[in-house]
Amino acid sequence: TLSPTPADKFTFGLWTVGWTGADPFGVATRADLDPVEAVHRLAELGAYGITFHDNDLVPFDATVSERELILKNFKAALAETGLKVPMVTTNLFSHPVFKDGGFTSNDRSIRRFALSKVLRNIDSAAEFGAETFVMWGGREGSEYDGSKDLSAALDRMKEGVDTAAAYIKDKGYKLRIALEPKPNEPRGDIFLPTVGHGLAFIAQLEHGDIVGLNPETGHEQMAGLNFTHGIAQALWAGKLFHIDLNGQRGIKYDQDLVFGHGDLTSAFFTVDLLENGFPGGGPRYDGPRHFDYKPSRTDGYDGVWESAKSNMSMYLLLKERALAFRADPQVQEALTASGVFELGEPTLAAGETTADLLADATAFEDFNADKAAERSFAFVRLNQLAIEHLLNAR
Ligand code: 3MF
Ligand code: MG
Ligand code: MG
Ligand code: MG
Repeated sequence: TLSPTPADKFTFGLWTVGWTGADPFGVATRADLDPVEAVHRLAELGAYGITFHDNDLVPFDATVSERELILKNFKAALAETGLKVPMVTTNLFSHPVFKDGGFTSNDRSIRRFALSKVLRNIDSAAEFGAETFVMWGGREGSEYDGSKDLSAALDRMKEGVDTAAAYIKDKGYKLRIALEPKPNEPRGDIFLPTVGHGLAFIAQLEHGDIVGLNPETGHEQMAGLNFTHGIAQALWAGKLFHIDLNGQRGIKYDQDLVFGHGDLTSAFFTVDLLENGFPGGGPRYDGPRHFDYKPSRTDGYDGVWESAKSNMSMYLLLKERALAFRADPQVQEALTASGVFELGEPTLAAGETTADLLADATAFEDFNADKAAERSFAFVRLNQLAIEHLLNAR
């Protein structure tokens, strides 16, 4: 059960296995990876798909004929292996021109270049048959609050996203946009820093119906937030369009560890939600299980492919443990005792008005708050059962 197959829908960014280890303090520790080799290796390991930024595949300064040759070889590898491209994204952060952002650069000519780059990449995404177009605005932000008109920046972000969404609709593409929140790095503060900010922003859009989120485990955890709660609220809002799974250990730089190599208990509940859904039903996620991680720069290519495998087997292990957790009659009993299913029942009866509630003496005058306060929710026992299942100790 730990051997992945394409039915598991595991996908990887080309920039993940392709990361050569250059960081702010040191140069690359691995040689470049040929995208064609990445396709073959990931297919051999049982992945379903590969995703990429425009410039992961075609260098920023490639000539037209270079571009054609790269695309021809890459498409041939896809056809040969059956690997899919479910998501495409745009690099608006590497080139120095984007040092103050793409959609929100203070320089209008740069904003026009960024928007044009995105529209061209939408055409390419549609051509690859992608369903999701991710937008991570890593350079959209500031180091100094006085350097940005924050209201205008949000206007320009809205303009950029709405223009891209309208373009998708005009062209009749089956694409949806997924915004990826991140609190900081590379900018000191990035706009739309968390899932919550992203949801609030989408509600202000003209074409918000085709705009959702691509939350990343580590990004929420860098802000000290609970990733499972974040994707739960995105799901609840009908906005979990895509997901970036990885590992992070607390509030520090973006570690991009293998999924489960950060907060393992949190990873267990993430998989429990993705695979089992909410205890009382509710909206489900059925998109790709996408890994956005970095193979540690201490490792050679043996470690790159080992870590790619580890993401998938970690997910499948946690899936096995999460299925066993929910199937355990003692867990079901503990969930019931803890009132977890009770929360699914509306607080007001069907058709009940506020006047009815106010007139209901059992809800207030006769309600014994001290007695109700005596209830033990027994959440600790429930969590111990979860951890024992996580450890395969039951
Ligand atoms: C950075 C990221 C990005 C995004 C990508 C869009 C380079 O922390 O997570 O990876 O995931 O740009 O998919
Ligand atoms: Mg990231
Ligand atoms: Mg990360
Ligand atoms: Mg990401």
